[in-house]
Amino acid sequence: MRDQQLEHALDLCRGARRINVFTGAGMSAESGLDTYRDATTGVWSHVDPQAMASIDAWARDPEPMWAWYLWRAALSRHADPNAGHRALAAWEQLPGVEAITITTQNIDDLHERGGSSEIIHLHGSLFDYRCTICSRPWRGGVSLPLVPDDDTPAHPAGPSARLRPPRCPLCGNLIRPGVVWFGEPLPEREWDAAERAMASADLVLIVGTSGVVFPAAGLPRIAAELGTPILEISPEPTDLTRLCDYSWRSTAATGLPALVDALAGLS
Ligand code: BV8
Ligand code: ZN
Repeated sequence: MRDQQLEHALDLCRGARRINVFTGAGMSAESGLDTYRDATTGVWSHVDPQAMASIDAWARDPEPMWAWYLWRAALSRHADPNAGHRALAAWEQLPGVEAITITTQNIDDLHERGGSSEIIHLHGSLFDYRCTICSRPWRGGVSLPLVPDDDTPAHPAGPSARLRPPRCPLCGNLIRPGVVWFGEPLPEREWDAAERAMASADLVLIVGTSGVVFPAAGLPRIAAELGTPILEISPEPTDLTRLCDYSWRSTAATGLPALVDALAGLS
């Protein structure tokens, strides 16, 4: 006998062919990666986002930021995709499903390593680096700090709180993380693809985002205005809950596998 909440979620999802899944940091929480705003543990509960995720901070003092991003890349590489990431990949294989697009605000690589095939990174990636000035991609590789197994992902950045970024071979300026900082525009190609995915979906899922960072958080409104069914999976209400047909009080690694197993007729 399935629980009522799962039944309600299933009613929204059955028969969907083009699904768009809008994800945030909560998607990776059960892989052991901090979220941004969960008061006690969020990666920003240790630092001020404006201080550590803005172009001005980079211009002022790049070395603590470079250390912080390498530490976060190391934590992401050290983490494993959870059952939620894997369930989204399995959903792609179900009969009748044409495409599942993951539109993520996350900068980790867990959707890729979880097996999803269509992923849009709205805020960049911890594993892309480029020149601060001429934007030439950095191909020189970086050495990530070691994350001892028993270490909790605390901040400051692992073993060292300052690291010197490499310099661009073309113009000599500093290499920076390929992420979108506050006050920076989102990458145009990804933004356009995300708008198209929202507009063409016949089902939208929202998983693991508080919906407070714009313009990304404005994307689900495109689907809501088209009357597309929207299912949210979140342990608590968010700024996007009011746009959703149903907000299921569950988590990424519990709700998504239960949903996909039920859709596959496995439970
Ligand atoms: C820009 C990369 C303009 C770096 C990030 C209105 C319109 C436009 C802009 C603004 C606007 N209002 C304000 C702004 C400015 C700003 C902004 O939105 N500020 C916020 C704080 C109010 N936006 C910007 O600056 C953007 N740029 O607008 O540029 C422009 C245009 C043209 C030319 C020049 C400039 C850039 C924003 C991108 C910033 N970069 N990340 C880094 O990570 O270090 S943002 C960061 O927040 C991450 O990307 C993150 O993904 C994102 C959103 O956070 P969430 O993912 O939602 O994470 P959060 O912790 O908040 O929530 C987690 C949720 O999961 C919770 O609800 C929790 O309950 C739930 N959860 C927990 N566990 C689980 C779970 N759910 C499921 N399962 C679980 N187990
Ligand atoms: Zn350069």
